[in-house]
Amino acid sequence: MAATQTLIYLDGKLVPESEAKISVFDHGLLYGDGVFEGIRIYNGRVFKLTEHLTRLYESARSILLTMPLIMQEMEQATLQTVAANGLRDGYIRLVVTRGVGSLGLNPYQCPKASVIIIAGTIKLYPEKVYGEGLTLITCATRRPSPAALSPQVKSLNYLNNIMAKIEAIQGGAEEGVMLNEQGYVAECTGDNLFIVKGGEVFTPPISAGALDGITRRVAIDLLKEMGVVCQEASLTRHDIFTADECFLTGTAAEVIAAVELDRRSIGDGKPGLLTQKLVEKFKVLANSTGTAVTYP
Ligand code: PXG
Repeated sequence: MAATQTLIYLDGKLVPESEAKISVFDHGLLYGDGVFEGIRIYNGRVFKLTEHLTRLYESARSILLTMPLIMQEMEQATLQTVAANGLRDGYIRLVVTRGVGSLGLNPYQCPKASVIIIAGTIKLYPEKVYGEGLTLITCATRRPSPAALSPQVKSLNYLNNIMAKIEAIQGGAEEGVMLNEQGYVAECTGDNLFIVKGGEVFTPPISAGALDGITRRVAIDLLKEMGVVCQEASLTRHDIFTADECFLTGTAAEVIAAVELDRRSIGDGKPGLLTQKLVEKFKVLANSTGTAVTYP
């Protein structure tokens, strides 16, 4: 018997994976014109769903993309897709493309945006890295300036991050640190970066070119609960080299220690105590909060 296929939400219908197809004239494909979100499901609940939907709609508004659904409908479609696939733990990729148009950049030639919701799983880094911490290199590829494209728009054009990811992999590291045009640390290819020094925590401000990460916000709140001061500060590679601990946050990565930058150990080269405490607190929160899915 054939394996059960994942059901994909595509423009109002749940269709089997093999039938979930879009046009070659979709501007999402032709130009990377569209927006997306990556969202986690923990223990039968969608984590920070409202926050992700709000960011999706803000990304769309920023690129003048008219959403074909209102936010409540998008929420229902997302929950319906998770339920239909019976996923209690997993990962949702919400994609809105500019839709089908003519050849040529003009988005006004695309009458209707397309909505794709995939509910599946994601594994960003090998399991051993979650215990031992991951290695970083500094990428030569810079984050574009907000004047080129706002880092706040989670657009379908991720080539900048992909080029940086290639550098990291070719350099033998798990993840790449991306600097902004001024040489300050912005973020990693799909994660925000934090350092711990002298018991305090520092992370680059959004204005350095970092995405306003939802996991970043969660980490800042959890640190506050732990009585730890977390400040936004301009960071350079020097600050990471001389930090006691370093960790990354992201929906796909969750909270994960980074123990090496450019072949130099960070702190003692092992996941730090504060990072480990934060990882535990994150797991508790992620597994006990979120929008409940009603399964058939
Ligand atoms: N920076 C960038 C550039 C991102 O794309 C984050 C930071 C972390 O943000 P959140 O809100 O997730 O805490 C992201 C998010 C993937 C993948 O497939 C990447 C992200 C999200 C989901 C999946 O690698 N990036």
